[in-house]
Amino acid sequence: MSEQVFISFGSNKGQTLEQILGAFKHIQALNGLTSFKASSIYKTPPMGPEQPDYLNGVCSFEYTKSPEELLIELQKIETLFGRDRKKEIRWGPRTLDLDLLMFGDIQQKTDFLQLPHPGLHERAFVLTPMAEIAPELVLPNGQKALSLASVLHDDSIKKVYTAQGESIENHN
Ligand code: A4P
Ligand code: MG
Repeated sequence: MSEQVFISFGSNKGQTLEQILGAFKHIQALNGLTSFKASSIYKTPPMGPEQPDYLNGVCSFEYTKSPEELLIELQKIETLFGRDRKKEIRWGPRTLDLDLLMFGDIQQKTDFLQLPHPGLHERAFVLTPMAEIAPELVLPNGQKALSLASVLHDDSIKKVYTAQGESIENHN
């Protein structure tokens, strides 16, 4: 049995593109993971305190282990790419943030893991790349990813790299 999983990635500190591409390699190599797919990489203005723009996007895959096991693996990858939570401020700059957006249709709320991710429905920088790779996806609240992304449409969110890290010259 496997579930379809969606992860958001974000980085606005250090070698942002390299950290994201490096994270893809580590994610794809996880045990129990198949059918990996990543969105384009978008430049997005920061939510929260003043700080550099972010690179953001979403990836999706099939996964056979538990959501908690996956979050532990994602946190290890964040640490590998220089993340040190103890030194961060809330919503402040980070080298790599990997958030678990959805795990099949599981809905749960524990201190360690809330599913779907609480910010999912209101963040254009998450919904735009999510709608790119899964336009037909219906979120657990019954809304389509693509419809929500269109409602939240934000011109300041621009595709800047392909999922392979190639520069996209004509920004949309
Ligand atoms: N946790 C609970 N549920 C989840 C989940 N679904 N996925 C717990 C991941 N973690 C989850 O997370 C804090 C705790 O949440 C963890 O211990 C985990 O057990 P964290 O990764 O340490 O901290 P965080 O990601 O900084 O959390 P926070 O405060 O929710 O930050 P956000 O909401 O991710 O905001 N602007 C732009 N443009 N783009 C961004 O990507 N990101 C942030 C960070 C601010 N501004 C941004 C962006
Ligand atoms: Mg996080």
